[in-house]
Amino acid sequence: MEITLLDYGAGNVRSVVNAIEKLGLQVHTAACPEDITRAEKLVFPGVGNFGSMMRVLHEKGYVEPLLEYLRADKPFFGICLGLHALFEKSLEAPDIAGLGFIAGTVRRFETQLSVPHIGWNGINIQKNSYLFNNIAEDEKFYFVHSYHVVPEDPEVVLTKTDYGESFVSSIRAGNIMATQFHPEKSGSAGLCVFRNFLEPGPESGRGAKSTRRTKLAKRIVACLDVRANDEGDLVVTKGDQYDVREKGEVRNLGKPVALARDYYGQGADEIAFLNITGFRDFPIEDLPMLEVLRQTSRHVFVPLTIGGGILGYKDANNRTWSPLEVAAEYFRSGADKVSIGSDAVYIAEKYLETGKKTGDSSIELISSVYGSQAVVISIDPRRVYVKSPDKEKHHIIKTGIPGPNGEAFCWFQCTVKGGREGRPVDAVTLARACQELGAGEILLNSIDRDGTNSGFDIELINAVSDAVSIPVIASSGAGCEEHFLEVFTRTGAEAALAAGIFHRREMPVDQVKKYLYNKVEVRRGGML
Ligand code: 1PR
Repeated sequence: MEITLLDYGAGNVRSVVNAIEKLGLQVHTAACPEDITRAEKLVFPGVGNFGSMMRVLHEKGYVEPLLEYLRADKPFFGICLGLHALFEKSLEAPDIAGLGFIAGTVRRFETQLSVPHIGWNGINIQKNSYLFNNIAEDEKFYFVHSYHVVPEDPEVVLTKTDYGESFVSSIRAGNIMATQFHPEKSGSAGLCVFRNFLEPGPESGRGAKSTRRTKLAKRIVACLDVRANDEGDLVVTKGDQYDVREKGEVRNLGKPVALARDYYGQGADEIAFLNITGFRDFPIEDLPMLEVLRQTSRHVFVPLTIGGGILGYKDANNRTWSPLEVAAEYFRSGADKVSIGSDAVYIAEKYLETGKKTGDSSIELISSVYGSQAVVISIDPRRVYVKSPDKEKHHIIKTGIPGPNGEAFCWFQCTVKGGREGRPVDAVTLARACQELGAGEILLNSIDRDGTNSGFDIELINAVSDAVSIPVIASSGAGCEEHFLEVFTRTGAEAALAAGIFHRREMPVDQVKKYLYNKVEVRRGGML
């Protein structure tokens, strides 16, 4: 059986292809309107903006064959914007009509919670369907969206999900089905949904409509710091307070792709690769890193973040690369998000000095094209102790961990180039500025806690998460399960990241999740 993929040229569809190929099926990408007419099973993943998607569908002459295909009730699977496309219109682009195959509109979330809705959330099945055969009742799927569909006919609603309000998270009309969540990023449950679509079984279900409220899960992120060792091989390394050398050698804790696959199998909700010497290499020429992403995305079906060297630069041939081109290369290779470290500090400093958005910074450029959810800011702060808060320009906190000379106050100094250089800006001010510039998430490291196994820096995490409305990923210092519980119960962090305990096999991801289960909301994935 061949599956036709409708790629209208926006965003990264590699992971959808990878997921279908993982099920042993061939994918053919539609290259002309006739390919849609000829298709036997059509998958339509959508990313980006509703208006630009509809414009491209018109330009390519895809609208008519697509409508014919849908009216013929041939198997169709839409994902995210591919679901929105089926409706009459979207308030994201009210002047442009959708396909109008299903009566209803697409509306923005009306909630106090942060929008976009990003992360793993549950589904409440409303109707029996083979699409959700073999899916456990408390399974979670990966969402990333600001708009959701509002169908007129309740009969088409397959599942609902709660995020401030209850919204429709999948629909079905005959053989036409579509999900708001991303099966290609939803681990084995997502692959199961794809398989159910591709190889339909009996229309089974749980009988009654489910009415429990679904909840967004706290995420566990496995982080792989990657760099070339002295022999030139790309290895996963790990520092103690950012020093990755032991007896002069770069610590080698394993191979990036193999470790990422292990963590996926153990139930990691996301994987982050940080190219820790990216700031001094030419990232686009760093082909091994792109290859790591390509290979990982073939086997790992949760969101992948790549950081290190996301900035504009001039290569050895004097060719100038914009940060957008660098990021695009990573997205094409399988990344879902890019993480910006040093460059974010320089950008924020300039923004804070002038009060003006230039529109051409990496944060603004990448978030405007790929969406804010694709831009993570990685902050590498270090504590600076002071005797009194007076005369300080920085965001100062009263600390419960006094300094070396008994100081009761501190601020969190941002650093660049892997902690090598301290900058005048503090982490709280930086996070706020980056949010204003369009960043979608903060990855908050701590040089003081990195590799120490002594627990997350709760004071730092609270200072930053209280100052921003975008999700904060707490990082550095995890040494046992209790540290994860502490960070989720004592701070506003939406995700917790760890490296050393996973690499040194002191604790697998599933052990952390088992411990957290029933204490905080987590995704079951990977647990026995
Ligand atoms: O500045 O945009 O090129 O990005 C460089 C990226 O590399 C940044 O995200 C920066 O945090 C990271 N980085 C640079 N040097 C190091 C280093 O260790 N020498 N690693 C480094 C940062 C911190 C976390 C680590 C957690 C958890 N590593 O990634 O995984 O602290 O560790 P733990 O659980 O073992 O405590 P740019």
